[in-house]
Amino acid sequence: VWTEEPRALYSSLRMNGDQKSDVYAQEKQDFIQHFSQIVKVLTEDEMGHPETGDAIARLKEVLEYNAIGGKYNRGLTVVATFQELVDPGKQDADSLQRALTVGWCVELLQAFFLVSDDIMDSSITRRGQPCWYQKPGIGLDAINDALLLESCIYRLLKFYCRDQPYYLNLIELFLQCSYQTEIGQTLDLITAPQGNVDLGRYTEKRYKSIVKYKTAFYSFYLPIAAAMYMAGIDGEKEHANANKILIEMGEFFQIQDDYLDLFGDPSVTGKVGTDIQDNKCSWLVVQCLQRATPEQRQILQDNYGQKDAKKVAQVRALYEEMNLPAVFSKYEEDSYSHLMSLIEQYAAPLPPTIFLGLANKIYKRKK
Ligand code: GPP
Ligand code: MG
Ligand code: MG
Ligand code: MG
Repeated sequence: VWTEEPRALYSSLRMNGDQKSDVYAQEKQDFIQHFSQIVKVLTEDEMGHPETGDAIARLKEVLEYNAIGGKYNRGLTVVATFQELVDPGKQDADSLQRALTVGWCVELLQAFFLVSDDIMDSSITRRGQPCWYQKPGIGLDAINDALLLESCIYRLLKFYCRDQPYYLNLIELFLQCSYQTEIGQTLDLITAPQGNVDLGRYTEKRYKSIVKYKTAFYSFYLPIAAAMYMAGIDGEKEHANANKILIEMGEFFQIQDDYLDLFGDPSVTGKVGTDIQDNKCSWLVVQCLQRATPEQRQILQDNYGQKDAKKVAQVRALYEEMNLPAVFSKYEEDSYSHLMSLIEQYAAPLPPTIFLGLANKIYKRKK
């Protein structure tokens, strides 16, 4: 039995019935089960190179701390989409193993980004535990751990998929989505320079570019596109149509993330927000500026982008006074109907259930 299981069991004690049925959903159980095999494959290499044994032990620790404990939505999406797209007669044990593995590759890409992002954002917690770089004795060595997580993706793809006709498509897809995410992270960072509050930077246009690149490609297009390639669907038009829906979904997902950064419950999201302190071009600051009087804009100017808890509380009070939580709820409703119309228009030839299932997972999420 894999070592992290007690953590899942432990956290399930505090959950209500709905959440429990989610935790024990069969697909998720199967997906988590496959993790021990992933770790085994990634650490077996030691046999041939005994002098790297200590490093491989570290890699195992990095994998178990950073790839486990999230929602697994991205990884599960690969498996679910594969199962919907491939003829049941062709879903043999080996093909399913490959789908589970590619799902884990997406989770490893996510782990690579999160370990790195938490350093850049000076975050404290992630998935209900200290960020990896915050652990005593880890610090900036976490940068190398993040790079190891990235390399594991390509080691797994080679080990499991080398002989498949879609192998090159998958490698190129992971590389392209990584590049897009890194470009998005660049936009995110340069729009939030430390100690330099310039409210003119926080436009809706800039916001949309940041979130499309930093979140939507890897979180939404990547898992579905990977399953499409594995099912032999590699046409440009089919991918462009799916992309159209998924980028919109990704934008909505990051708007929720920005909302939850301040208004979410850290015991549910597993992370303490940092966007105000970090001077981020968050959806909230963009909405605030669109509605602010000159006086309200001045409050923002005086309090945004600073570590001081009192200043952070001032910004929060301003957002509450301007009813931004209600603005968000309205946006969530509108965005959902817009998404439904995009699905009607662009899902074909894929079954719309692929997109609807994903939309229902994220709509009104609290974590
Ligand atoms: C989410 O931003 C985006 C990422 C985690 C991508 C990071 C990309 C890299 C190339 C490192 P966020 O900072 O709002 O996420 P969170 O709220 O989870 O910290
Ligand atoms: Mg962050
Ligand atoms: Mg960030
Ligand atoms: Mg965030």
